Amino acid sequence: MILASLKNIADKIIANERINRSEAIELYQQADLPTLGYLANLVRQRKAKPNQEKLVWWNTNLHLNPTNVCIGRCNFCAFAKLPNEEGAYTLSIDEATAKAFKGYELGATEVHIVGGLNPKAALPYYSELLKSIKKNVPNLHIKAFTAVEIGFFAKLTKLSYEEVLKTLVNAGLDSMPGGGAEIFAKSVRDEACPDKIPAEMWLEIHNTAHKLGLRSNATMLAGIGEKFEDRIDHILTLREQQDKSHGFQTFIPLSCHYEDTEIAALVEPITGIEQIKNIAIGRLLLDNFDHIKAYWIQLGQKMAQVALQFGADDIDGTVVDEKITNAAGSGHKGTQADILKKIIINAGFQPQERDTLYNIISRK
Ligand code: V47
Repeated sequence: MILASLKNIADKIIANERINRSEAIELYQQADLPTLGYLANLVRQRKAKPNQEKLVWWNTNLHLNPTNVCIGRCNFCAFAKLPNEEGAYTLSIDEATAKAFKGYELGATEVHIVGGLNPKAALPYYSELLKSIKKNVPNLHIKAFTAVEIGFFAKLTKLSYEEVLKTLVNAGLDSMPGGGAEIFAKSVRDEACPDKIPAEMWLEIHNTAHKLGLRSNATMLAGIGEKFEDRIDHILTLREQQDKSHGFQTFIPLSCHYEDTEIAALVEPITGIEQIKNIAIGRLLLDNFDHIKAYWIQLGQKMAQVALQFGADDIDGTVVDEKITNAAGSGHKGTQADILKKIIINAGFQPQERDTLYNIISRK
């Protein structure tokens, strides 16, 4: 039963009309999960191509974090190390290339590369690394660098974002992941990740990437001290950007893990209800995004299955070698394709392997 006060909003969604900020706030605050699930599922099915309504996308990928050395301090990060701290590492070009090659041998079609803000592993290092991967593993799609890293390379080299991106594209960059967005609200960023670029720059870098023809993703990290209105504003900011540049493929609502982090002592942990709400609200607000990802490494396999009933149509990949969320205690290590497919089938959906750009992959 839909609450009477929500009926107008539900009617708008059913009629395929865009909902505004105050309606989104009402929906987030008032709607129960069955209502959100019903509406988000409707939108998800409507977005799918004919006969693909039950399809859930997944991919075969590995994560590669060439360095954990980072001069930024984010209170939710358990991955970053200072240069001389125990456990700090920077891979050589050969070591990093070998990891990409091994992933490819195991079937990966994509390598997801992100690292700490390390002045010793910046634009020259990554240009060399991308060239080396393209030379040795030419069929691997390179999805790399958060906008925060691009901003860092630009600052160090005094090049424009466009020049940095062009340099990386020439070296082999194929697309960009959606990390580093966190929560756009300045008050939250100032507390949680004061050294990260502000929201405007994150958006400008994605805008530049889209203009250059690169596709990218967008994330939101919930559970870092934000109000629920901040989440709504974050998602609406992404919708506005997508209206302008059209290059985002997927929205990925992330949720904070707290082990070994400073933030653990400062905030109430995000709840399962909020995780599911963020998936559904993402699907309902982002009428101009094709896909919503339930990132199982953070949600866990069971919660990711539930998220598929709440608007998500992608659960990401085999994610071999994930380190960032695991450093904060997620405990969900990468998995094998068969297991991933089973998770999707057991949730009542039809698994479909994709490449990074959502082309269907058929394997013999
Ligand atoms: O930017 C950092 C987040 C992001 C923690 O684009 C944390 O396809 C939870 O962006 N708990 C990196 N999250 C991951 C990411 C991503 C993952 C999968 C697919 C794609 C894609 C992008 O992880 C960071 C930050 O927002 N993060 N620390 C933590 N303690």
